[in-house]
Amino acid sequence: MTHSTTSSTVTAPVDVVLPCLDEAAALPWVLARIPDGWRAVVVDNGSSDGSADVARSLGATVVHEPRRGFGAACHAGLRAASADLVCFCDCDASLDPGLLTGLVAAVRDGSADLVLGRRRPQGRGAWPLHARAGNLALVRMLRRRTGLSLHDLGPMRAARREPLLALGLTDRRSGYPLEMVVRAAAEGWRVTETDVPYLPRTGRSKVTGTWRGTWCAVRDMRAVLR
Ligand SMILES: Nc1nc2c(ncn2[C@@H]2O[C@H](COP(=O)(O)OP(=O)(O)O)[C@@H](O)[C@H]2O)c(=O)[nH]1
Ligand SMILES: [Mg+2]
Repeated sequence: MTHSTTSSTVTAPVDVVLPCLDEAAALPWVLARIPDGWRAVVVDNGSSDGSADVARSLGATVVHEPRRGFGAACHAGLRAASADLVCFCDCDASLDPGLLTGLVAAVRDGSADLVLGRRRPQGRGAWPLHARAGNLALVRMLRRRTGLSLHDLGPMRAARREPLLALGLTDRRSGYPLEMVVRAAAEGWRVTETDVPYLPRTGRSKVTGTWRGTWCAVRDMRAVLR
């Protein structure tokens, strides 16, 4: 498996943005599964477990975002990207980045403008019940609001970089993934989803693994819908 380096002058066909907060244990699994020739852009937010060094040593481009928050990390990665196509994927080994080739294919062949991975939990513990319930409530609101027939607001995504930047996303916390879909729908984008297996993550959850984290995510997302 090869990885493009930070000094590469050849433009990667696809940049994969990986928000990362203390994911040193998951990074080797995740980075080994980035499709050949694509660039991994790991966005670190002051990890204390050496994530940035691990990512760099495995050939990823590392971006530092001082501002805390999932959305801040995703957006810093998007701004640092240079490829025509950009993907997002969590950095916790819950989702195999190799599956992104399927999402990208649909954007490339013009059948969709934004493709989301619909998470299909594999075994118990992959997706806590409260996180699932919160996600479902939001996705129902989204369906009513936009008419999009989606089933999940998952973190695995693919789209073209420039239109994505032009959406002008402003949320920098947990509302970012929902805001992306809401604004894309408002612009008339074709938003589709494709099934992806969702595995128990490596390490501890930073967002929806706790009641409090889920509550904050739902609150941020509801603010987007208002
Ligand atoms: N850079 C950065 N990454 C974050 C932050 N919060 C979460 N992440 C990363 O975003 C991804 C999703 O977070 P995770 O803890 O798995 O949330 P969950 O899937 O809802 O349990 C993981 O790769 C985290 O490391 C943050 O504030 N900054
Ligand atoms: Mg996770």
